[in-house]
Amino acid sequence: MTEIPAIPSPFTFDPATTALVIIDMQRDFLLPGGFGESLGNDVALLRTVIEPLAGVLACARAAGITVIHTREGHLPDLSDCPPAKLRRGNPSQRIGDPGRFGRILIRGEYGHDIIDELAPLDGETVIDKPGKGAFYATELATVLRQHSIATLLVAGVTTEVCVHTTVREANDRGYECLVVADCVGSYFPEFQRVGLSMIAAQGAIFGWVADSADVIAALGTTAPVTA
Ligand code: TIU
Repeated sequence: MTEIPAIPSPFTFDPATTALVIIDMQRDFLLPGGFGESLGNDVALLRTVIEPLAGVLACARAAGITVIHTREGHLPDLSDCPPAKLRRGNPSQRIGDPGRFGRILIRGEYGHDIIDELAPLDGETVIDKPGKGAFYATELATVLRQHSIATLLVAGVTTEVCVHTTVREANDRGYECLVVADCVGSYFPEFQRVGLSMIAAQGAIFGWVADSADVIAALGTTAPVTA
């Protein structure tokens, strides 16, 4: 077992049964001029995640930990997008509309894909999800079962939306979750702070919170997991 200093208590995990789950690090959310910015958000706050997360990703790969990426998006005909979701947001920049990086949040478009800095490697699972949570209407549960995963190290964007929803879904399914504080990002500093507090409150009601430096230090001490 490996231990990471964390809030509210040290977090122990077995690298062989742990997956790094990277939520929605997509161009539509992170690139200046993209969908996130068009909603009136400051993407600079999200972009602070890229460097520490690239470090955690490199260490997870070196340690042989299962890596799973997710992307929020919809089929080109929008048949998997509830009308209520479609109606939200700025009327001139809705899901499926043409944006600077292609049709917004549509599978196959440039903006829907993951940023270059965190591009998945061949063999890493990419989960396409129509909702905020990574379990809803996806094959994630099956993939985790196939890899005998019990623990999730969670990173990505945004803290209070897709990260929170996924951690809550995972918690209800019996997974232990560690959220990497500087590897999750919100457009709103207040939501970042409160979102992280809510994870670890009440004796880790949804999971644990730790910094990337501590995750990297812990991963560096583990012998590589072999398949
Ligand atoms: N991935 C994700 O969090 N989707 C969102 O729509 N987040 C917002 O904060 N809008």
